[in-house]
Amino acid sequence: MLQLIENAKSNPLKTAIVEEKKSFSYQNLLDRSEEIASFLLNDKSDLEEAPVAFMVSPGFEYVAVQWAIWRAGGIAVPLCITYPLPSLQYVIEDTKASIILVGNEYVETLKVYQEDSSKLFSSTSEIFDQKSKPLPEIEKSRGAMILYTSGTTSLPKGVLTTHSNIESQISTLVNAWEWSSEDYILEILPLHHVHGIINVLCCALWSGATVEFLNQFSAKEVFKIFLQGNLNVFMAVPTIYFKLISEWEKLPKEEQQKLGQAMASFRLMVSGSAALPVSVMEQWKEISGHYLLERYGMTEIGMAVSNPYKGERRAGYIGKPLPGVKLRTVDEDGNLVKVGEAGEIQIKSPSVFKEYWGKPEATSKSFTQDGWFKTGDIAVFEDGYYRILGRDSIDIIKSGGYKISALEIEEVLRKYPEIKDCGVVGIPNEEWGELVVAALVVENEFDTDLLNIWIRERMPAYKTPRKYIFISDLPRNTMGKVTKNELKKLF
Ligand code: MLC
Ligand code: AMP
Repeated sequence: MLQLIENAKSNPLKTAIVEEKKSFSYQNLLDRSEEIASFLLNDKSDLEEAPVAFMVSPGFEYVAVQWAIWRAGGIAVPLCITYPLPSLQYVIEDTKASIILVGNEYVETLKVYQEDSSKLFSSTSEIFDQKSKPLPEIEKSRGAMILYTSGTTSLPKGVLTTHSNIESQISTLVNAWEWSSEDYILEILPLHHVHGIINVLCCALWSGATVEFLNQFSAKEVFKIFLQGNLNVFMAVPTIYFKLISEWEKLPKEEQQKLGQAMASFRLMVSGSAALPVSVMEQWKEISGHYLLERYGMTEIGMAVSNPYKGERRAGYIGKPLPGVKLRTVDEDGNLVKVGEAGEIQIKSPSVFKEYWGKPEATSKSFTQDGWFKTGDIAVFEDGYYRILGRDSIDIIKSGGYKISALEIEEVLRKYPEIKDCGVVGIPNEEWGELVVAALVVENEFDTDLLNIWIRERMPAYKTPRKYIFISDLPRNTMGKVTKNELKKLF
């Protein structure tokens, strides 16, 4: 029994989704997901954990497809709607998804799969008037979702979570942050990452709350929705709070006052996915009257550490382990570090993922022998709260809340004919957290605008370097390894 679906049945007429002024009830979601599930099952009684890739715009249809995949016994593989084809193909090929569902607007993007006889490819608009089929019973230990995350390897890895992992991720937050059916949240985050999927969408729907979708982030639009007075919960990455503050500063006094009043009626505003600068937390308090609740998580573990819903929210700190989460900090030899000393965060919890899809070696390397997941994040425990100090790998960049692998970008850059060698690093940036920049070794300097166009056909825009420098050689240590700290100084 999938708890999310069962919960929906208890309040069928309540509004679940608001999208472009249209409302959909929980019953609408149950009906549409059943219809799509019946289509997916075709002549089978259970998809038996077959990965189903779907590229659907945020909104009612996205949720109906996600639920349908779960109800038919498949594994949901959400595709990023802004990816160029090679990035989409990587996910589809890596998961070996044999079923691909797309919103009508993405048929053209993925048309290479339309003719592929080994795959069932369908636009969701073609799924209607399906005869209802009995839906299978789903064991919670079964696979539910694969999300792609960048890491210390050049190519992203698929993170497989089970229904039981996901239910634990959701219920932990629902309890800790006191979600209820009275809540109303805005969804502006991408729906191929945990922040948007679990923390916003699934927590809200689990609780019988309402989710309003805004397809494309815009600070102006977010404030317009704030002023309508329906919202009481908001979650975003620090870059979004930065952008909202910049927009607020441009507004006339009366507008600012109206917004201040609208925000005063919110019960909760959360920041996460990257470090929240203390300055942003302070400015947001001035504007909205809210101390942002900062929490820490990861695709592989869901949310693990949080400032309290009730109690002191300490600026610059991620808080304490959430109920059910075991956390320890260890040195390079795996020994526990003392209070006040830096160590790697390691986690044990029912929310921790099952495996990296098709990568048993990477999976086993990411856990200690006694089952602790190694996050790679370095933290210190001070006066009862954890504070993040950084990561153990300089090759992982966080920009706009997205995790980006420097190695992945370097590999793509090296394929550009004029580039002999290159080094990519993240440099601190107030707005984006870190900015992706690249040092290029070339024969002759060239137009980087052309390079940018070339890159965007191969990688998502958020992975595109924002600054280039040309150098004759990359800085290296005596072993010949590129010294990225030296490289950073060049920017
Ligand atoms: C975009 N731009 C960037 C950029 N991304 N500039 C520098 N660095 C970046 N990373 C610039 C480009 O110049 C672009 O113009 C312009 O911004 C608009 O691009 P956009 O893509 O339309 O940006 P926008 O919609 O404003 O996106 C900003 C954002 C987005 C903050 C809304 O980055 C976002 O949705 N981030 C959230 C990611 C997320 O959900 N992470 C959670 C992962 S899960 P041009 O020239 O390109 O057209 C996780 C676990 C956990 O981390 O703990 O939650
Ligand atoms: P992802 O792999 O995209 O899920 O990103 C997870 C990573 O985001 C974590 O390993 C951290 O490095 C980072 N992260 C998430 N929340 C925070 C936070 N509150 N402060 C600092 N870093 C964070």
